Formats: sequence, C-alpha cells, structure tokens
Amino acid sequence: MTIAPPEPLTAPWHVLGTGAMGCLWAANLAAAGSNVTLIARDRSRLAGYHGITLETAAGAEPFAVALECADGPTPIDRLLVCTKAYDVSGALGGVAHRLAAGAAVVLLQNGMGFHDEARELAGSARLYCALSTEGAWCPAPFHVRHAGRGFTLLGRYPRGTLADATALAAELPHDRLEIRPVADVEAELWRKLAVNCAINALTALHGCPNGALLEPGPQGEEFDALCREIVVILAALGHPALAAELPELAASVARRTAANRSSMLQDVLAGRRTEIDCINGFLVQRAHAAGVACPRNELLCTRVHALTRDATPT
Ligand code: KPL
Repeated sequence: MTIAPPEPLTAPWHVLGTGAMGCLWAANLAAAGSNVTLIARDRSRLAGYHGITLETAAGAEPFAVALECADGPTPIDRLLVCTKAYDVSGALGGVAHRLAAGAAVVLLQNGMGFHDEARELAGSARLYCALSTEGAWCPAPFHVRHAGRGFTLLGRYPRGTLADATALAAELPHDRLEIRPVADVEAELWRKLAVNCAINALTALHGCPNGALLEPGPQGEEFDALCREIVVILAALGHPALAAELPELAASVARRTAANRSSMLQDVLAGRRTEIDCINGFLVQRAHAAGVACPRNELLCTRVHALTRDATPT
C-alpha cells in the first residue's frame, strides 16, 4: 500500500535563523508537506549543509530543507523569524526587500523592545508574534532535539482578531506543535516578559535550574524580592492585573520547568550573548521613563553583562 504524501500547506515558508527554534519549525513545516526554505545570516553556515535532522522521542528523522542566504532570489510570502531578540532588526532588514505583496511575518522571540522597529521594517506585510514554550536545543549544527513539548501562542501584532490569528495558524504545522491563536498578543508578550524578568537572569547568575529559585535560602529570597519589584513596576506601567498575578505566575512557571535550564543560562554556558537587554533591560528602560525605581533589575543587567563581557555577538 502506498501512503499519500501530506497535502502541502498553502504558501511557501521561509524560516530566518538556523538555531534550535529555526530548525524545529523548518523541520516540522517540511514534515507537514510545506515548501520551506531556511535562511542563514552567515554564508559560512552553507558549507557542508545536508538538511535538518529532527530528533524526537520517536527517533531521528532527516528533512531535506533548502538553505540559502538573505540575498536569495525568491520573493517571501510567509516569514518566520527565529533569531535571537537582539538580531531581529538586522536579520529582518536583510530580507525585507524580498517580502511579497500580502506577505505575513511572524516574530518568535523572548523579550520586548524590538517589535515596533520590526513593524516598520516589515512595511506593508502583516506582522504577527509567536511565543513558544517548546523545549528544543541543537546537539550539533542543523540537528535539533525536540526535548519538551509545549505550545505556541500566535497573534497579530500589536493585536488583531482571533479569526486572523486562526487563519495564519492553519498555515503552520500542528501535528507535533500545538499552536494557540490569540487576539491580544501584546498582553501575552508582557506576561512572558514579566516571567522571563523574574527567572532568566537569576538562573543565569546562579547557574541553577529554574526550580532552584523556589527553594528556601538566598536564591529563593532574591527571587521573591525581584518579583516584588517587578510587581511595582508593572502596576506603575498600567498592567495591574498582570502585577497581581505575577508572583504566582512566575512561581508556577519555575515549578513547571523546574529541571530546565533557562534560555539565558544556556546562552551564558555556551559563551553566547544573552537577551538581557530585551528582557530586564527593556523593563528598566520603561521603569525609568515612568520614574519608578528598579534597583534589582538594574543590578541584574549589570551582573549579566559582566558575566558575558567576552561573549560572541550572536
Ligand atoms: O522562557 C523561558 C526561558 O528560559 O527563556 C522560561 C519560561 C524561563 C523557561 O525556561
């Protein structure tokens, strides 16, 4: 018996960024029958490329996904930007001239502070944001291990209708990736930012898994005090509901991901630049503009910068 290949998903996708998230989404798009091309910012990534290997609990599967540089020849209809937060503007700027009429651009990053510049770079393309709790990492280049199943929130930026988000979600693979369309993605960005502000820098500085922040002792006390400061900032910035929810929300994420290394700890351990400027740095900037004191967040920024002074820029 021959098994029919999967129905191709409508428009072709380009995935910008060749890290774990880029490879995870590109491989899953290919698995769903989509025509997908990976875009590398660095030409040296092209040498010796033989496709993506996606490893799951079921085993390792190869996917013959095309790889090109930003100056590739074809127009882009659907673009998923999977770079680090601090690379979004540079990376998107490098391909913006290729965006076709009616294109959709999806930003998938932690942190805030880069979305409005991305909106300008995207021009007339529709801009969406995605927030993912999928756990993935690369044991080797273009070999991605899908280590923990999570879900991905997707919505038009800064907000849009649920129908709009649902229509784009239908063009993404949902066999192995759960996508939840949302109308107010900006509210979700703030929720994720607040949690990342509470967990990421502290775990990176203490070199501990997320769950260690809930243990009694100096780390736990620092976590509680940091949450209290974030609550005051959020309330002053006009997010009272999130402020009220934050301590329990951050604790529940730390509990649920207790054994995980935060993305910032992973960056520090790998000698990479961290996203601190788009996480606690963004909050500090907003707190200063509102005249709110934020000494703990300021100190975290200084300490993480000191820790990664010699890190590679991307
Ligand atoms: O998003 C995360 C990250 O590590 O960036 C959390 C929620 C903290 C999970 O590790």
